[in-house]
Amino acid sequence: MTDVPADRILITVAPTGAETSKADCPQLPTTLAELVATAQACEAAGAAMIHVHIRDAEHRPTLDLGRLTETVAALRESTDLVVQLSTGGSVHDPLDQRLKVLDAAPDSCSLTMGTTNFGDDVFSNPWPFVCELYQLSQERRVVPEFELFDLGHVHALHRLLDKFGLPYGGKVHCDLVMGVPGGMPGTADALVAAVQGLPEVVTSWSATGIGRSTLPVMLASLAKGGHLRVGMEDVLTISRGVPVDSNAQLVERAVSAAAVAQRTPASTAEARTLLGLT
Ligand code: KMH
Ligand code: ZN
Repeated sequence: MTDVPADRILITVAPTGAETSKADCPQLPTTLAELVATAQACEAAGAAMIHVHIRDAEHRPTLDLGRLTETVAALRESTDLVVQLSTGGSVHDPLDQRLKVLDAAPDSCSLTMGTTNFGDDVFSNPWPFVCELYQLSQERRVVPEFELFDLGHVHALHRLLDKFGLPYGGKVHCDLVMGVPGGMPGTADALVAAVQGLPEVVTSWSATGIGRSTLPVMLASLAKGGHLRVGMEDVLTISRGVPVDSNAQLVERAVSAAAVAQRTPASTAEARTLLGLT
């Protein structure tokens, strides 16, 4: 297995999320055809991984296993992207359904390291659930991406890895999700604090800032040598008051910002190496 050059940047696109309605944002990819077209455009623009939430026929968030399985197959057929399914779902999804997401056999799954206030809601991730999901990912050979919404989640990641060892594939990849009302703020200071606290076995990390924290977090991540997640799950404007046209537009902006930092988008093959998927 060849090493990935140090200047490579993994760009993950999170195109849909579970929070925005199609009615409020018609350009949000909510059907399978829209998701596939978005994935292809984002891959062409420089993304190497896709973080997937799906919707039902009425464009509502769903964890329907048949739809998830069909989505994984369609993305694999039409792109070479690393396919990561969200196990976070929406704040309303029950824990048992969130565990079943792994039955759709994605390459990767998100795994949030603790409960957090999420605007007016609670995003529930009790410790026994985190442990069960992690052990399931090891059994099913799915590479987890540890989602860190708060500094406490960084500490919880130490606990989890100490207790259960390394993930499938032997690499440890984290994503800092910053600026959620209830989580850590989307600031350079918070990013540095979180990165400094990461376990030594972490091999790569990315960051994303929600809403108005998108640009500060992107720039802080580049300054600190991290990777990037972008997409309409996290932000719906490209500049103040101007709606995003498409997810590819956000990927293109990330590629341009990375170029200023002398970083080159990782290919999908390099992303697989980075994540322990080869
Ligand atoms: N939709 C949020 C409640 C994940 O995908 O794992 C949770 C979320 C995290 O988006
Ligand atoms: Zn998500």
